[in-house]
Amino acid sequence: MAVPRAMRGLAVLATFLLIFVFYELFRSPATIAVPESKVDNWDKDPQTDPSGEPAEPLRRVEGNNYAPDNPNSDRINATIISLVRNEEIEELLQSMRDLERTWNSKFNYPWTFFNDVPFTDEFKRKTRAATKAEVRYELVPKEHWDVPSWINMDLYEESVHVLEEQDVQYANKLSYHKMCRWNSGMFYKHPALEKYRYYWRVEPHVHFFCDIDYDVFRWMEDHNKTYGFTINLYDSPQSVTSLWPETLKFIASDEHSSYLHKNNAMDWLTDSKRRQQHNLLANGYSTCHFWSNFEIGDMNFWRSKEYEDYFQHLDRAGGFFYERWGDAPVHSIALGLFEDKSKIHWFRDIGYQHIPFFNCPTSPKCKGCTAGKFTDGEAWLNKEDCRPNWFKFVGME
Ligand SMILES: Nc1nc2c(ncn2[C@@H]2O[C@H](COP(=O)(O)OP(=O)(O)O)[C@@H](O)[C@H]2O)c(=O)[nH]1
Ligand SMILES: [Mg+2]
Repeated sequence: MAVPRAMRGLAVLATFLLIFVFYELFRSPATIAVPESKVDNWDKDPQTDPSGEPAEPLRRVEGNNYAPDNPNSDRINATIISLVRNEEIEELLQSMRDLERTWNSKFNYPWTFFNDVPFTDEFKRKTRAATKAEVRYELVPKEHWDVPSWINMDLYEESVHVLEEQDVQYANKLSYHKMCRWNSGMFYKHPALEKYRYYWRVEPHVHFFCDIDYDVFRWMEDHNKTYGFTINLYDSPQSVTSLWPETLKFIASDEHSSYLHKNNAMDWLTDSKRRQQHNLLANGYSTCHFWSNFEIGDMNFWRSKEYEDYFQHLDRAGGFFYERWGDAPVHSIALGLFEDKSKIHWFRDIGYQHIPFFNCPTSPKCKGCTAGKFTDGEAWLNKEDCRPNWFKFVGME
């Protein structure tokens, strides 16, 4: 039987359409011509340009206004904090010496040390000798440190195997998971910090290179800043695979969607152009974060209902143990979503190193680091720098 011409035409068209649909479905979407490290990168690090202090007003030492024993000093309610192990005393003294030399010997803010076990007499003696300022030693309450009751330890063990196969650093160190959870949602609840609003977080074995001649805490207050950072990095996407999906679940409800700040940094958090693979593996999160071994912050943000609800949601989801969520991405996502991004400040003037990364300005106030050098490790580490995106989406202020 002869097939009418119109039918034959339709059959040919349908065949073409089918071929086209299959072609579109199976063609690889990941045909990226440009190596990802080149996309949106700068020609030179902005730290190779000369820079000075941030905007006035800057509060300085005048007479005895910051003397350690002055009961009416100009210090505000702020403290330097450090969670540290007794065994890290020498590395901590190194950090203390640097921060005292460059800044705190002028302003004399108190040091508050935290530990999950009591500090030794040696630790106390040596740290007291390293500063003229007040020093306090605090035990982390058990209920802030212990693995929460809803975590299934068999599932934790299983998850550790999976994370180890993906080379997630510290996956098998339970104390590391606890530390990340404590820094995410507990430290600012410690009774010893109740009277304080601002904190500067310091770790053992970090370096500070530049003289800072103004009261940094007072600067945060005067300029209405919530958070200050020095280094901005990509994270290991395998350590946070469900962090962004959990975050999206959290903000999906009407109540929580109202927590989003209208001037948020969502585009920085969700960028997929610069390191597409990171975004894919982290299910929509760029993995960019403020490197939290350095933090200068306003604890009112962590104490807010918005952040507490978010932390509770994450804590219940279990990713501090079943994955290896760091406090850095958790803090950064919360700041990026719930805070005005103009309240987040890059302290370009605070020369800093935590192995293997630096923040090193071009300034006569700095000694001991190479201006504009981001890492002294392997060259590939340079691509871990996420500052290009922060500056692109937010700026340098
Ligand atoms: N007291 C105490 N401090 C810890 C523990 N685990 C980590 N820390 C501290 O938490 C901070 C981060 O740990 P660190 O080993 O430096 O992690 P990294 O910087 O990610 O390699 C440091 O200040 C450590 O001293 C712990 O189990 N007990
Ligand atoms: Mg460290």
